[in-house]
This record gives sequence, C-alpha cells and structure tokens, in this order.
Amino acid sequence: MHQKAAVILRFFRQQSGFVSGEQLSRELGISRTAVWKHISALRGAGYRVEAVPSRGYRLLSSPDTLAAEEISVQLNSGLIGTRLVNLATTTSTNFEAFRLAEEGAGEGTVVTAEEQSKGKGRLGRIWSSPPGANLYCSVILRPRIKPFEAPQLTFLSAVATARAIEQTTGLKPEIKWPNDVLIDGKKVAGLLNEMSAETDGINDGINFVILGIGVNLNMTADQFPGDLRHPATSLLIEGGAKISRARFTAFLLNELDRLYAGFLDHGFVQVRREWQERCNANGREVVVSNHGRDDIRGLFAGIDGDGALLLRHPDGTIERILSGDVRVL
Ligand code: BT5
Repeated sequence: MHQKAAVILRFFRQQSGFVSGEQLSRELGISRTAVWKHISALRGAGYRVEAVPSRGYRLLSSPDTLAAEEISVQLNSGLIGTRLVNLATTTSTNFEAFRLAEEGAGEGTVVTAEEQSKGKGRLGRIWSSPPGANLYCSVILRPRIKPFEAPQLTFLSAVATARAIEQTTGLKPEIKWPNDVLIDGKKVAGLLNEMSAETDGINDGINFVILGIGVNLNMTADQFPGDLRHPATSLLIEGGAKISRARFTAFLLNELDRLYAGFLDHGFVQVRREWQERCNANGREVVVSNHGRDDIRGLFAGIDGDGALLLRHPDGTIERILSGDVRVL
C-alpha cells in the first residue's frame, strides 16, 4: 500500500466520522486530486469509503486482509511485529522468514501470507493453506539461549494462540503436546519451530528461531482436505462467526510479545505453568506414537523444564519423551 494511503487510513481510524479532503490535503502535503487518487486506490483494495461533497470522506469498512496497516493499528507490542511483511502468496511463511532472517532481518519481524502453496507441517507433512481464510504467520526471534532450549519457544506460541482464541471468540481451546491447539478435540492450529544455530560444541548458540503459526480462522468444512490425520476445525465452524483476520493476528502477536518478554526475563517457568493448565491430557492416560517405534502407553505427567513430555508408567517410573504424537485415551 502507498505510504500516503496508509496515513489516510490512520486519520480515518483516529477520527471517527468524516475527515475533510482539505484536512487530508493539508496534513499530507498533497493536492486534493492526489487525495482523491489515494482514496480510489483504497477502494480498489477493498476499503469502502463514503465521499460526501461538503463533509469529506468516511471509512465504512475495511477488507479482511492481513495487510500490515490493518494489523499494526491494533498492535500494542514492544518487539513482536515491529516489522510486518504480508505476502499475497508464498510457498511457506517459515521459508520466507528463514530467508529474511539469514539476510539479517531483526528480531520481532513477522511474515504473514494470504495463502501458502507449500505450507509446512512437521516431518515433511503439508499444512493446508487456502487463500484469504486463515492466519499463516512466522515470527523471527533471536534469543540468547542454547539450541537445546529452543523447543521451549513452541510452548509460547501455543499459549499465545490459545489466549488469542479465547479473547476473540470466548471458545475454550486446549493444547496438545507438543504443538497443536484443539477445540473440542479438533485441531484448530498447528505450530512449527525452525532454528538456525551453531552447534560446534564450543560456541553453541542460536542464530535465530522461526516460530511458525497456522490458525484456521474462517476455513469452511469443504476447504479441509479429505485425508487429515486428526479431526480438524476452524474458529468459524466452532464459533459460528467470521473472524477478522487482522484483529486476531494483532491479539496473537500482542500475547506472544508479553510471553516472550516474560520468557527472556524469567525463563520457561511461567509459560510452562500456563501451558500445563491449558493442556488436554493432564492426569489422563495417553498413547505416544513415535515415528516407527512401538507405541508407548502411560499417564501424562506434564512437561519438564525443557518441554519434554513426562510419561508415568504403571511401576511409577517416569519416561521423558522428546518427540512424537500424543493421543488421549
Ligand atoms: C503442524 O504440523 O501442525 C505444524 C503446522 C504449522 C503451519 C504453519 S502455517 C505458518 C507457518 N508456515 C508454514 O509453512 N508452516 C507454519 P503437524 O503436526 O505435522 O500436522 C500436519 C498434519 O495436520 C497434516 O499431515 C494434516 O493431516 C493435518 N493438517 C493439514 N492442514 C491442516 C489444517 N489447515 N488444519 C488442521 N489440520 C491440518
């Protein structure tokens, strides 16, 4: 979006009601004809703007996009979202964010996309990403932690996503270890952490971490592929109301910002507590399947300080599990 058009939008939002063409032309230092051209461009981008000759312009509605201008006006974060990059289409926002991070993009940069042609799940799986329906975003972080601590950050995105769902819909999401957010047992969001690190054994450290977050917002039942591993849903299906994607994204980034600040100051303890409160498996019997190995059955006993799943066996011993799929029995 042209920078002047973005400024006009900001005026509309600060001043409810009409903004005169004369004021816009004065404040922006451009002619009334130029103002009119930017208004036309905004209309072309899906904004409904009323024009009344003696009064000026008034914003009636905004399109449901993830445009940076739409998200940033609703952000109150300190770090996350300081730079917002929205792509009309991309292979994967994680891939784009990784590339930007390698080129030096700053901590807190967020890449969103209207659609992904190769949305990534774990282990080479595909994340279904139809256009204009959902949130696909990737956040660049550069924490000074050790590579083995990086998985803890997935728990931040899970808690931030659960909070944002609660705040925007009133629905009660649950978190499933390690990276799913569920509503009523159905997957509504998936998280994918990726990292670039030095692991030479001497100066082990993280270059950056990409937090990939996919949330099904306005996806309809017919848009889900037929061969999903687990039942899936969207906030529209569960709550019956369309979600403003930009508003949801701003809520999510605001929460992630708070959680990340807390993580940097106090470590994993607080996030872990909230994550465990929101977990779907507390004290329940679960089966963990771990890619080719035999399924393991036991009682879910929470997560440890590294984020590993703790499974209690009938003889009382506790097993730490670092990866796998959990099913509550
Ligand atoms: C995940 O993988 O749940 C991680 C998904 C991360 C997606 C985000 S979107 C933004 C960012 N950019 C990316 O490219 N990725 C991240 P996993 O646990 O492996 O689950 C993948 C499985 O979930 C698939 O094999 C399908 O069975 C199912 N699935 C695919 N699309 C889905 C969807 N939209 N909603 C629910 N389930 C889905």
